[in-house]
Amino acid sequence: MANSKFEYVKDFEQPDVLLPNTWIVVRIDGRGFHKLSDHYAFEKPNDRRALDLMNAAAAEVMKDLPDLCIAYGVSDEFSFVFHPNSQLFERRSAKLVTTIVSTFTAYYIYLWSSYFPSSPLKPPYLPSFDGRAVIYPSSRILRDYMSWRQVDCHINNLYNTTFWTMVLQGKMSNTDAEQELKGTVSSDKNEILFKRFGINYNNEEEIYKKGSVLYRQYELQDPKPSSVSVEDETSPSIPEAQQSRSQQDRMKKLRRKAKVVIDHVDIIKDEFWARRPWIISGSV
Ligand code: DGT
Ligand code: MG
Ligand code: MG
Ligand code: MG
Ligand code: MG
Repeated sequence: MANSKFEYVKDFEQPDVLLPNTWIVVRIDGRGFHKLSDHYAFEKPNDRRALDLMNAAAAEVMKDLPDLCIAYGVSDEFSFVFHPNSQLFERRSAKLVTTIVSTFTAYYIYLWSSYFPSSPLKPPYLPSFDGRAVIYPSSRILRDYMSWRQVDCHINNLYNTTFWTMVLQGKMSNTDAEQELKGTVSSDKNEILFKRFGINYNNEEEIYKKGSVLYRQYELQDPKPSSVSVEDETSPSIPEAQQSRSQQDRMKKLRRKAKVVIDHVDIIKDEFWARRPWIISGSV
Protein backbone atom coordinates (compact mmCIF):
# COMPACT_ATOMS: atom_id res chain seq x y z
CA MET A 1 0.00 0.00 0.00
CA ALA A 2 1.43 3.31 -1.06
CA ASN A 3 1.66 6.16 1.41
CA SER A 4 -0.33 9.20 0.42
CA LYS A 5 -1.05 12.60 1.92
CA PHE A 6 -4.58 11.32 2.58
CA GLU A 7 -3.51 8.58 4.93
CA TYR A 8 -3.77 10.77 7.99
CA VAL A 9 -7.57 10.20 7.92
CA LYS A 10 -6.87 6.75 9.33
CA ASP A 11 -6.07 8.45 12.66
CA PHE A 12 -9.75 9.33 13.07
CA GLU A 13 -10.69 5.66 13.54
CA GLN A 14 -11.44 4.87 17.17
CA PRO A 15 -10.22 1.68 18.82
CA ASP A 16 -13.04 -0.58 20.04
CA VAL A 17 -11.19 -3.58 21.44
CA LEU A 18 -13.18 -5.38 24.14
CA LEU A 19 -11.48 -6.05 27.50
CA PRO A 20 -9.32 -9.19 27.54
CA ASN A 21 -10.35 -12.35 29.37
CA THR A 22 -14.04 -11.46 29.61
CA TRP A 23 -17.09 -13.16 28.14
CA ILE A 24 -18.39 -11.41 25.03
CA VAL A 25 -22.11 -11.62 24.31
CA VAL A 26 -23.37 -10.39 20.95
CA ARG A 27 -27.15 -10.04 21.09
CA ILE A 28 -29.02 -9.51 17.87
CA ASP A 29 -32.71 -8.61 17.56
CA GLY A 30 -35.06 -8.52 14.58
CA ARG A 31 -35.93 -5.01 13.43
CA GLY A 32 -39.65 -4.30 13.38
CA PHE A 33 -40.62 -7.97 13.70
CA HIS A 34 -43.99 -6.94 15.06
CA LYS A 35 -44.89 -5.73 11.56
CA LEU A 36 -42.93 -8.41 9.76
CA SER A 37 -44.61 -11.23 11.70
CA ASP A 38 -48.02 -9.73 10.88
CA HIS A 39 -47.18 -9.35 7.21
CA TYR A 40 -46.08 -12.98 6.77
CA ALA A 41 -48.90 -14.18 9.06
CA PHE A 42 -46.77 -15.80 11.79
CA GLU A 43 -48.95 -17.94 14.03
CA LYS A 44 -49.79 -16.45 17.42
CA PRO A 45 -48.37 -16.57 19.99
CA ASN A 46 -45.63 -18.83 18.58
CA ASP A 47 -44.82 -19.74 15.01
CA ARG A 48 -42.78 -22.92 14.96
CA ARG A 49 -41.49 -22.22 11.42
CA ALA A 50 -40.21 -18.78 12.48
CA LEU A 51 -38.39 -20.21 15.52
CA ASP A 52 -36.91 -23.10 13.53
CA LEU A 53 -35.67 -20.60 10.94
CA MET A 54 -34.04 -18.46 13.67
CA ASN A 55 -32.37 -21.61 15.06
CA ALA A 56 -31.21 -22.79 11.63
CA ALA A 57 -29.60 -19.40 10.91
CA ALA A 58 -27.98 -19.38 14.37
CA ALA A 59 -26.59 -22.90 13.86
CA GLU A 60 -24.92 -21.73 10.62
CA VAL A 61 -23.40 -18.76 12.49
CA MET A 62 -22.03 -21.19 15.12
CA LYS A 63 -20.51 -23.38 12.37
CA ASP A 64 -19.07 -20.32 10.63
CA LEU A 65 -17.49 -18.97 13.82
CA PRO A 66 -15.98 -21.86 15.81
CA ASP A 67 -14.97 -19.41 18.58
CA LEU A 68 -18.63 -19.18 19.65
CA CYS A 69 -19.23 -21.53 22.57
CA ILE A 70 -22.97 -21.17 23.18
CA ALA A 71 -25.97 -19.27 21.86
CA TYR A 72 -29.47 -18.69 23.21
CA GLY A 73 -32.49 -17.63 21.19
CA VAL A 74 -36.07 -16.58 21.87
CA SER A 75 -38.62 -14.71 19.77
CA ASP A 76 -36.73 -12.52 17.27
CA GLU A 77 -33.49 -12.38 19.25
CA PHE A 78 -30.32 -14.43 19.64
CA SER A 79 -27.39 -14.08 22.04
CA PHE A 80 -24.04 -15.42 20.79
CA VAL A 81 -21.32 -16.01 23.36
CA PHE A 82 -17.55 -15.89 22.84
CA HIS A 83 -15.33 -17.52 25.43
CA PRO A 84 -12.98 -15.22 27.43
CA ASN A 85 -10.01 -16.79 25.66
CA SER A 86 -11.30 -15.92 22.18
CA GLN A 87 -8.99 -13.66 20.18
CA LEU A 88 -11.23 -13.50 17.11
CA PHE A 89 -10.76 -10.23 15.17
CA GLU A 90 -8.46 -9.07 18.01
CA ARG A 91 -11.73 -8.76 20.00
CA ARG A 92 -12.79 -5.68 18.05
CA SER A 93 -16.41 -4.98 18.96
CA ALA A 94 -17.71 -3.61 15.66
CA LYS A 95 -16.08 -6.38 13.69
CA LEU A 96 -17.58 -9.10 15.89
CA VAL A 97 -21.08 -7.56 15.91
CA THR A 98 -21.29 -6.74 12.22
CA THR A 99 -19.95 -10.15 11.20
CA ILE A 100 -22.52 -11.95 13.35
CA VAL A 101 -25.42 -9.72 12.31
CA SER A 102 -24.68 -9.96 8.60
CA THR A 103 -23.91 -13.70 8.62
CA PHE A 104 -27.10 -14.38 10.57
CA THR A 105 -29.20 -12.17 8.28
CA ALA A 106 -27.70 -13.74 5.16
CA TYR A 107 -28.64 -17.24 6.35
CA TYR A 108 -32.05 -16.12 7.61
CA ILE A 109 -32.90 -14.82 4.15
CA TYR A 110 -31.21 -17.72 2.35
CA LEU A 111 -33.16 -20.29 4.40
CA TRP A 112 -36.47 -18.39 4.50
CA SER A 113 -38.08 -20.28 1.58
CA SER A 114 -37.42 -23.66 3.23
CA TYR A 115 -39.49 -22.60 6.24
CA PHE A 116 -42.04 -20.34 4.51
CA PRO A 117 -42.36 -21.93 1.05
CA SER A 118 -45.66 -20.25 0.27
CA SER A 119 -44.75 -16.73 1.54
CA PRO A 120 -41.82 -15.43 -0.51
CA LEU A 121 -39.95 -12.45 0.95
CA LYS A 122 -40.90 -9.20 -0.67
CA PRO A 123 -39.81 -5.59 0.00
CA PRO A 124 -40.40 -3.57 2.03
CA TYR A 125 -40.84 -6.47 4.47
CA LEU A 126 -37.28 -7.74 4.40
CA PRO A 127 -35.77 -9.09 7.63
CA SER A 128 -32.90 -7.17 9.20
CA PHE A 129 -31.29 -7.32 12.63
CA ASP A 130 -29.54 -4.97 15.01
CA GLY A 131 -26.76 -6.08 17.33
CA ARG A 132 -24.59 -5.07 20.26
CA ALA A 133 -21.68 -6.55 22.17
CA VAL A 134 -21.56 -6.60 25.96
CA ILE A 135 -18.74 -8.03 28.07
CA TYR A 136 -19.21 -9.92 31.33
CA PRO A 137 -16.29 -10.32 33.73
CA SER A 138 -17.12 -13.72 35.26
CA SER A 139 -18.85 -16.98 34.40
CA ARG A 140 -21.31 -16.33 37.24
CA ILE A 141 -22.42 -13.09 35.58
CA LEU A 142 -22.46 -14.73 32.13
CA ARG A 143 -24.78 -17.37 33.57
CA ASP A 144 -26.96 -14.68 35.16
CA TYR A 145 -27.18 -13.02 31.75
CA MET A 146 -28.32 -16.30 30.16
CA SER A 147 -30.80 -16.84 33.04
CA TRP A 148 -32.18 -13.32 32.50
CA ARG A 149 -32.97 -14.11 28.87
CA GLN A 150 -34.57 -17.46 29.75
CA VAL A 151 -36.70 -15.96 32.51
CA ASP A 152 -37.79 -13.31 30.02
CA CYS A 153 -38.75 -16.07 27.59
CA HIS A 154 -40.87 -17.77 30.26
CA ILE A 155 -42.64 -14.60 31.42
CA ASN A 156 -43.42 -13.46 27.87
CA ASN A 157 -44.53 -16.89 26.74
CA LEU A 158 -46.88 -17.41 29.67
CA TYR A 159 -48.40 -13.98 29.05
CA ASN A 160 -48.67 -14.45 25.28
CA THR A 161 -50.06 -17.99 25.58
CA THR A 162 -52.75 -16.82 28.01
CA PHE A 163 -53.55 -13.67 26.06
CA TRP A 164 -53.92 -15.41 22.70
CA THR A 165 -55.90 -18.31 24.18
CA MET A 166 -58.36 -15.77 25.66
CA VAL A 167 -58.61 -14.01 22.30
CA LEU A 168 -58.56 -16.94 19.87
CA GLN A 169 -60.39 -19.59 21.88
CA GLY A 170 -62.24 -17.39 24.37
CA LYS A 171 -63.37 -14.97 21.64
CA MET A 172 -62.43 -12.01 23.85
CA SER A 173 -61.39 -8.69 22.34
CA ASN A 174 -57.69 -7.81 22.58
CA THR A 175 -58.55 -4.94 24.91
CA ASP A 176 -60.66 -7.08 27.25
CA ALA A 177 -58.00 -9.79 27.47
CA GLU A 178 -55.31 -7.19 28.12
CA GLN A 179 -57.46 -5.56 30.79
CA GLU A 180 -58.12 -8.83 32.58
CA LEU A 181 -54.43 -9.80 32.55
CA LYS A 182 -53.31 -6.48 34.01
CA GLY A 183 -51.72 -7.07 37.43
CA THR A 184 -51.98 -10.87 37.30
CA VAL A 185 -49.15 -13.11 38.48
CA SER A 186 -48.00 -16.43 36.98
CA SER A 187 -50.37 -18.56 39.05
CA ASP A 188 -53.37 -16.46 37.90
CA LYS A 189 -52.43 -17.04 34.27
CA ASN A 190 -51.91 -20.77 34.84
CA GLU A 191 -55.35 -20.88 36.43
CA ILE A 192 -57.08 -19.01 33.58
CA LEU A 193 -55.50 -21.43 31.09
CA PHE A 194 -56.43 -24.52 33.11
CA LYS A 195 -59.88 -23.66 34.47
CA ARG A 196 -61.25 -21.89 31.41
CA PHE A 197 -59.54 -23.69 28.59
CA GLY A 198 -58.34 -27.00 30.07
CA ILE A 199 -54.76 -26.13 29.15
CA ASN A 200 -51.96 -27.23 31.45
CA TYR A 201 -49.17 -24.74 30.74
CA ASN A 202 -46.57 -27.34 31.74
CA ASN A 203 -47.57 -29.40 28.73
CA GLU A 204 -46.81 -26.61 26.24
CA GLU A 205 -43.85 -27.31 23.95
CA GLU A 206 -40.41 -26.87 25.52
CA ILE A 207 -39.17 -24.69 22.64
CA TYR A 208 -41.84 -22.12 23.56
CA LYS A 209 -41.36 -22.30 27.33
CA LYS A 210 -37.56 -22.49 27.42
CA GLY A 211 -36.32 -20.96 24.18
CA SER A 212 -33.43 -22.53 22.26
CA VAL A 213 -29.87 -23.17 23.38
CA LEU A 214 -27.16 -24.05 20.84
CA TYR A 215 -23.81 -25.52 21.84
CA ARG A 216 -21.12 -27.89 20.56
CA GLN A 217 -21.18 -31.58 21.35
CA TYR A 218 -17.79 -33.33 21.18
CA GLU A 219 -17.51 -36.98 20.25
CA LEU A 220 -14.78 -37.82 22.72
CA GLN A 221 -16.90 -36.59 25.60
CA ASP A 222 -17.57 -38.42 28.81
CA PRO A 223 -21.36 -38.41 29.17
CA LYS A 224 -21.15 -38.51 32.99
CA PRO A 225 -22.04 -35.28 34.80
CA SER A 226 -18.89 -33.51 35.82
CA SER A 227 -18.11 -32.32 39.31
CA VAL A 228 -16.39 -29.22 38.00
CA SER A 229 -17.82 -26.15 39.68
CA VAL A 230 -18.77 -23.56 37.13
CA GLU A 231 -18.93 -20.90 39.80
CA ASP A 232 -15.35 -21.25 40.86
CA GLU A 233 -13.95 -17.80 40.15
CA THR A 234 -10.72 -18.50 41.99
CA SER A 235 -9.46 -20.57 39.05
CA PRO A 236 -10.20 -18.53 35.95
CA SER A 237 -9.79 -20.20 32.58
CA ILE A 238 -6.33 -19.91 31.08
CA PRO A 239 -6.30 -17.19 28.43
CA GLU A 240 -5.66 -18.59 24.97
CA ALA A 241 -2.40 -16.69 24.79
CA GLN A 242 -1.18 -18.78 27.72
CA GLN A 243 -2.33 -22.09 26.24
CA SER A 244 0.33 -23.90 24.28
CA ARG A 245 0.21 -23.62 20.49
CA SER A 246 -0.58 -27.30 20.12
CA GLN A 247 -3.37 -27.05 22.70
CA GLN A 248 -4.89 -24.09 20.84
CA ASP A 249 -4.65 -25.87 17.50
CA ARG A 250 -6.18 -29.03 18.94
CA MET A 251 -9.17 -27.08 20.35
CA LYS A 252 -9.63 -25.19 17.10
CA LYS A 253 -9.85 -28.46 15.17
CA LEU A 254 -12.23 -30.00 17.70
CA ARG A 255 -14.51 -26.95 17.71
CA ARG A 256 -14.73 -26.96 13.94
CA LYS A 257 -15.52 -30.68 13.83
CA ALA A 258 -18.01 -30.70 16.72
CA LYS A 259 -21.71 -31.05 16.06
CA VAL A 260 -23.89 -28.03 16.89
CA VAL A 261 -26.81 -29.18 19.05
CA ILE A 262 -30.14 -27.32 19.33
CA ASP A 263 -31.76 -27.92 22.71
CA HIS A 264 -34.74 -26.56 24.67
CA VAL A 265 -33.71 -27.02 28.28
CA ASP A 266 -33.28 -25.17 31.56
CA ILE A 267 -30.05 -23.15 31.54
CA ILE A 268 -30.74 -21.44 34.87
CA LYS A 269 -29.98 -24.39 37.17
CA ASP A 270 -26.45 -25.80 37.56
CA GLU A 271 -27.21 -29.11 35.87
CA PHE A 272 -26.99 -27.90 32.26
CA TRP A 273 -23.53 -26.40 32.86
CA ALA A 274 -22.22 -29.21 35.06
CA ARG A 275 -23.06 -31.76 32.35
CA ARG A 276 -21.28 -29.71 29.71
CA PRO A 277 -18.21 -28.32 31.50
CA TRP A 278 -16.41 -27.53 28.21
CA ILE A 279 -18.75 -24.57 27.58
CA ILE A 280 -17.36 -22.66 30.56
CA SER A 281 -13.85 -24.14 30.65
CA GLY A 282 -13.24 -23.71 26.92
CA SER A 283 -11.47 -27.03 26.52
CA VAL A 284 -12.21 -30.74 26.28
P1 DGT B 1 -37.63 -3.62 17.38
O1 DGT B 1 -36.92 -4.84 17.89
O2 DGT B 1 -37.53 -2.50 18.36
O3 DGT B 1 -37.21 -3.23 16.01
O4 DGT B 1 -39.21 -3.97 17.27
P2 DGT B 1 -39.92 -5.38 17.18
O5 DGT B 1 -41.23 -5.15 16.51
O6 DGT B 1 -39.04 -6.40 16.53
O7 DGT B 1 -40.18 -5.74 18.70
P3 DGT B 1 -39.52 -6.80 19.70
O8 DGT B 1 -38.19 -7.28 19.22
O9 DGT B 1 -39.54 -6.19 21.06
O10 DGT B 1 -40.56 -7.98 19.71
C1 DGT B 1 -40.56 -9.03 18.82
C2 DGT B 1 -41.81 -9.01 17.95
O11 DGT B 1 -41.77 -10.14 17.07
C3 DGT B 1 -43.10 -9.13 18.74
O12 DGT B 1 -43.98 -8.10 18.35
C4 DGT B 1 -43.70 -10.45 18.34
C5 DGT B 1 -42.97 -10.82 17.07
N1 DGT B 1 -42.71 -12.28 17.05
C6 DGT B 1 -41.57 -12.92 17.32
N2 DGT B 1 -41.74 -14.27 17.24
C7 DGT B 1 -43.02 -14.46 16.89
C8 DGT B 1 -43.81 -15.62 16.64
O13 DGT B 1 -43.36 -16.78 16.73
N3 DGT B 1 -45.13 -15.43 16.31
C9 DGT B 1 -45.66 -14.17 16.21
N4 DGT B 1 -46.94 -14.04 15.89
N5 DGT B 1 -44.94 -13.06 16.45
C10 DGT B 1 -43.65 -13.21 16.77
MG1 MG C 1 -35.47 -4.33 19.87
MG1 MG D 1 -37.23 -6.98 17.43
MG1 MG E 1 -37.13 -8.90 20.32
MG1 MG F 1 -11.72 -5.79 3.71
